[in-house]
Amino acid sequence: MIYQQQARFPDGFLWGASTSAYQVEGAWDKDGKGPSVVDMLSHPPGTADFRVASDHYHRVEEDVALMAQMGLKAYRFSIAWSRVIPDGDGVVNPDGLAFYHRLIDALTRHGITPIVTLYHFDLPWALELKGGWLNRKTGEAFVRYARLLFSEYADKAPLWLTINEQNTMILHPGAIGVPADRALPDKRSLYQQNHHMMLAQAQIFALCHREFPGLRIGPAINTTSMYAESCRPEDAIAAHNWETLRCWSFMDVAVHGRYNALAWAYMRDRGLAPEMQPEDALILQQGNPDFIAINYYSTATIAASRGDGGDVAPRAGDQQIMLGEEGVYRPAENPWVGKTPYGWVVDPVGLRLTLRKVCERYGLPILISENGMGAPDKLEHDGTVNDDYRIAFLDAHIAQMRLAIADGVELMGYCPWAAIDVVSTHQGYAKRYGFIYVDRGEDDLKSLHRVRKRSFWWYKDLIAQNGNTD
Ligand code: BGP
Repeated sequence: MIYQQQARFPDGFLWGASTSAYQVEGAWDKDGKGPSVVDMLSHPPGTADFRVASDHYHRVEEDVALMAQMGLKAYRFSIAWSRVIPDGDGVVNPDGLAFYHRLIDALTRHGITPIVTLYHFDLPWALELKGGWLNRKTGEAFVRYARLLFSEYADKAPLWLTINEQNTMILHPGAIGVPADRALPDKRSLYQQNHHMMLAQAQIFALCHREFPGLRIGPAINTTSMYAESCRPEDAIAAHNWETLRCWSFMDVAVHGRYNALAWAYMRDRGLAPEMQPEDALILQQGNPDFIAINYYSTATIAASRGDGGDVAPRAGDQQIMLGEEGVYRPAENPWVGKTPYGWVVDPVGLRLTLRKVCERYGLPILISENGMGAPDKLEHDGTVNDDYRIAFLDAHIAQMRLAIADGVELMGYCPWAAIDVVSTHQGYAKRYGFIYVDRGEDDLKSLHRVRKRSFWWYKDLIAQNGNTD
């Protein structure tokens, strides 16, 4: 039924949680790991860096045991490319491979399905020095790295994601940070980088299906539905522009193996279209995904350009704050939705809408690979963390997932950000997302002791009922 009926979550639904390597592991130079681009970032004074992070590298068994206690059916994590191949494309580091065997084996022992992201923002620094994604060879190295991981872990890790939030890296390059001595790449270079990622991803889909037929793989785009500020037709066009450029243009290449027409016209008209080699059109069509993963946090509201040179918001943006682009779209306020303390729109109904759109466009199963609420959680004197706001946030989104299933969406699983507190891309440990609290400050590592938050117990209970809590 279109409006009301609540479906039930199917048996085997993957109730999970997410992290990424550089935000959780620490051990940034341990046991042969090479540096990655994120290790080269400078951090605002008093903000945590990634050297120790949540020390997961040294506490992997303890952390997985906690995940098991929470009842997780799946755990989505990323592999640090420079941990397994320190320079990104040379000698393999056996200790790096061994760490992920330990992690995957621990998960398997506890009946938790591993969902592995090949690459989550942390390009090996050695590859960056050779031009990073602007260099076509980085894509070739990425394909070799993917083959290595598939051969190593295929028999115990069935679900894979290629690139985390390719659209964040291309459209909000400053969101992840830039090493102090480097400038942000210009837009033309960013779209060329994007093209190289697309080529590599298509080849990885193809090689995965050809050589490792038991595996299922998909892209993981940060996906945000856009509302028009009003029913003025120009506002509708602006919202459609930005939704297409920000989300669908990335997924369309992944699924259909060709560029979205509107996105191509946008790039062509501005001199941003990537240089294509004669073989590229065929490469893009080589492979396609088995499912679509989305990272969903917010929706955005968009108005038409006013043509007054004021479409771009005068503030630094992050991956969830729309910045505006002259003549293309202008961010607007939505009086019908809430916001987190960090200005991220809270819109559970928007999740249902987004799931419908992805389902309608691609007809593939969907995995929610991130969704969550960042907050300055507090460890109380009695040792508890009472994150009722997070429970309310997740609960509201899960209710909309049920409605989306009733709408006909094939939803595979839900992996909120984050399984455990991790370093936030902007706010260190001041902004937390985990079900499990990590006792550390920004500079002060404290005990790094783990504390189960109230949301931990709530999620455990929900999973025990397979999400069908009424
Ligand atoms: C997503 C990233 C994650 C994570 C999350 C929360 O865009 O994929 O890596 O960082 O956002 O973001 P933040 O830490 O900036 O609040």
